[in-house]
Amino acid sequence: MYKNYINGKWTESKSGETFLSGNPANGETLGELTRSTAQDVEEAVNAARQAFDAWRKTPAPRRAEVLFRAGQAMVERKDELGRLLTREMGKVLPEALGDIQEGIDMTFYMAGEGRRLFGETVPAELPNKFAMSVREPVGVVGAITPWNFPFAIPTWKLMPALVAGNTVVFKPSSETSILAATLVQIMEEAGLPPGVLNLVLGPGDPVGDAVVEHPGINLISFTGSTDVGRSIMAKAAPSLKRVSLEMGGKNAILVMEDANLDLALEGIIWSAFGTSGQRCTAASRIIMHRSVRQSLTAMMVDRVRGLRLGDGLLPTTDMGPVVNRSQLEKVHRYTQIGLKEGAKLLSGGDICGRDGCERGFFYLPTIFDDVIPSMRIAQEEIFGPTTAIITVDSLEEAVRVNNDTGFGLVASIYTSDVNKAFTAMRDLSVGIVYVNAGTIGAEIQLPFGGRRGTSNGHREAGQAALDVYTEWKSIYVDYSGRLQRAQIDV
Ligand code: UN1
Repeated sequence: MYKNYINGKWTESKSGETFLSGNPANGETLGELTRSTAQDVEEAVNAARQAFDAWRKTPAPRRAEVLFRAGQAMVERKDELGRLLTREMGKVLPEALGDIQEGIDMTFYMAGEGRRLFGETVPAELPNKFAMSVREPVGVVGAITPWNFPFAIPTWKLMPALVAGNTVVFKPSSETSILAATLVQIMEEAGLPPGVLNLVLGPGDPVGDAVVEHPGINLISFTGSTDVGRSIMAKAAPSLKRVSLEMGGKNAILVMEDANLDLALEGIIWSAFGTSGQRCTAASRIIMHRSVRQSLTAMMVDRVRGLRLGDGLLPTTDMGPVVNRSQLEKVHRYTQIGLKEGAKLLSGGDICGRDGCERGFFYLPTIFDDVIPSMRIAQEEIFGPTTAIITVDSLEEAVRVNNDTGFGLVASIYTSDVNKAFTAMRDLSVGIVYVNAGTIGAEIQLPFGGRRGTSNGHREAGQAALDVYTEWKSIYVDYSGRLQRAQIDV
């Protein structure tokens, strides 16, 4: 059985209850996990609080050594971890290995921060006075992570938190808890002291809620749906804890009249149907200039017909299942909504009925045409292999349509006109812009996040992540030996 990890020990919840993790491609059971209660969270928070003082005082380069060792173990175990990831959440093996690689990249990047964590030294306005700022850890971090990037996203949160000197209570998605437990095991073996990282397994209610509401936690870092993010913010408000949210997307690829259509096609298929559309960066809208619409639409339909659904471990599979039955039903509900709204179904639109699909949660890659920007399928996050084609007559209109949703994570533009590219880079109201590439493929050394309902003002990854996991302290040292009044004495 997979257990919680609290204060350096693998422990079963006193609930005595368990839950199962299974393979969405074929229903195979992968393991049994302990189902935690608020009491387990209490113990995890106490352990994290107790470990905080020694960990924050451990020199950052020493803290980073644990991360370097963990990163090395991930490199050595990459294949095994990738296979487990495919079996637990369904994405095809090359993408699963990419997910692990993204975790390795983040681990080494943040390990490097152990010798950086830059503050500022600035001139003081008074003589014999020294002015500087330093980063300090926030305290105990509650990390709540999703199933769609079950390795990379936990590292986006744990690694900056740990290198900066925070201690952590980690609550992964129940769908991918075996992989999460394996990550924690790697951190343990890399030499993390007891209590610095604690794992509590189980569903959002009651486990996630207990993490969010616990007064002993100083910061919640959450990635998941906008609805859950909103409720986390409300539940965290009474304790005034810091909340960093990464939520939904309704990302678009803009294809202009002067685009290289073969290139655009590759970006569209990869961004709309990679990971079965289950990325917050997925391209769920394709905004096309009227002059390319007919040919590009035909190219898309043709390509999608050739996509092979199946078990992500097989080299012949292009697209895996969605993660579970409720996700499958949600995607199908959106197909009905699109049809009712009057959009034209060009391909897919149904649960896969082919041989080999019956034991898993497979949805056919789905393309809607004649989509009006206000339709629900063009406004709401579906998180599945469904994309909506919207036709426009100009770049200005394309940008307007892109910006007019409740989300603002990624947008991409295909054009060979540098003026259009720079106009789009300026005017697209999102956190990430691609030029002549699809909407997926963010690297860990730049900020990741978005606007409106996508984020709440914070960014993950890159240097920006350090602003989430640290508090600034400004320090003035006056060595004049007398009272010097800032803004008054000259
Ligand atoms: C997510 O979908 O939640 O750019 C993260 C990408 C990946 C990260 C996706 N590097 O698609």
